[in-house]
Amino acid sequence: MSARIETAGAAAATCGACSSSCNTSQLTRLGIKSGGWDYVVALMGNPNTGKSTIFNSLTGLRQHVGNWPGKTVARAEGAFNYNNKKFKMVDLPGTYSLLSTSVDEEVARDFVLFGRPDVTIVVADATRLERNLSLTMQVLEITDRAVVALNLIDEARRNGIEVDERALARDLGVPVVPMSARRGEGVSELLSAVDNVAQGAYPTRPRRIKYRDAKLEAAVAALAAQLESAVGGLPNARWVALRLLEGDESIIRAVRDGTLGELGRSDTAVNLTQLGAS
Ligand SMILES: Nc1nc2c(ncn2[C@@H]2O[C@H](COP(=O)(O)OP(=O)(O)OP(=O)(O)O)[C@@H](O)[C@H]2O)c(=O)[nH]1
Ligand SMILES: [Mg+2]
Repeated sequence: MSARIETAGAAAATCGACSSSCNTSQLTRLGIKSGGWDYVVALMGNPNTGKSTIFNSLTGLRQHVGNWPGKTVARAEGAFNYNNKKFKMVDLPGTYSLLSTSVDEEVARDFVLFGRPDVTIVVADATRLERNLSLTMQVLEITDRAVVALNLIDEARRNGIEVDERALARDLGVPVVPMSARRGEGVSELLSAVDNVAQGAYPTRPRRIKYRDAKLEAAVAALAAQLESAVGGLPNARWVALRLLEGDESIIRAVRDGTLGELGRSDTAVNLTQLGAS
């Protein structure tokens, strides 16, 4: 089902959630229109950081937004056009870690690890940066294509918190976009960063932890090679190998029952016809 809700011209006007500073003239919100996209973009981040607010402002849909963590419990999908390319956008439940503990967190983890998004937007709360950088670093371990949306920058400013986003981008090796999704600030910069990373025009160099233990490195490499030959085309085999060595129950189960290759592909997306378009 197609829900082309705004023309490119109309999209340039302010949306419900945006202020007049939202300059997104190249954006066409496509609502739930699906199929034939050029890129898949995942929205990942700690709970309550504004992922669904960003999702809604880019797709025109009405994913549940509210001021408490844990509102998004399943994967939600929508689409938009930008710069003559079609992007499928996937809104994920909030999670503190890729070492997930709850079912919602597993949905987010599995999609980013195994769903092969072209770009992962890590939405970080600028008022709680230290805590949010933990997940950011974990995501940078598993993908070369990420953008950090430094959201709630209005709240940070109100609290006298200044973030040097250029230094942060240099240190993390990926674009960092300060934004206030609720006010529509930074949305066009986010779109441009996502487009650049999707096309490979922004050469990302994600910061990674170097393992200095030769035995661990050898064990991870050997196990990862076995996993890759057992599960054809498995992305992030090294990450899976590390989890197996650590004894992660859900990953061990997925290897045992042969569903490892299916993770991230399962049909857990909510039916967006029920969400409606704004
Ligand atoms: N002040 C301010 N509030 C924001 C901003 N972005 C989102 N919010 C608010 O933050 C709250 C959480 O927003 P959501 O979009 O639901 O957050 P989420 O990350 O999807 O939350 P979960 O699905 O529970 O993980 C809502 O009250 C939003 O209106 C922002 O840039 N500034
Ligand atoms: Mg949400």
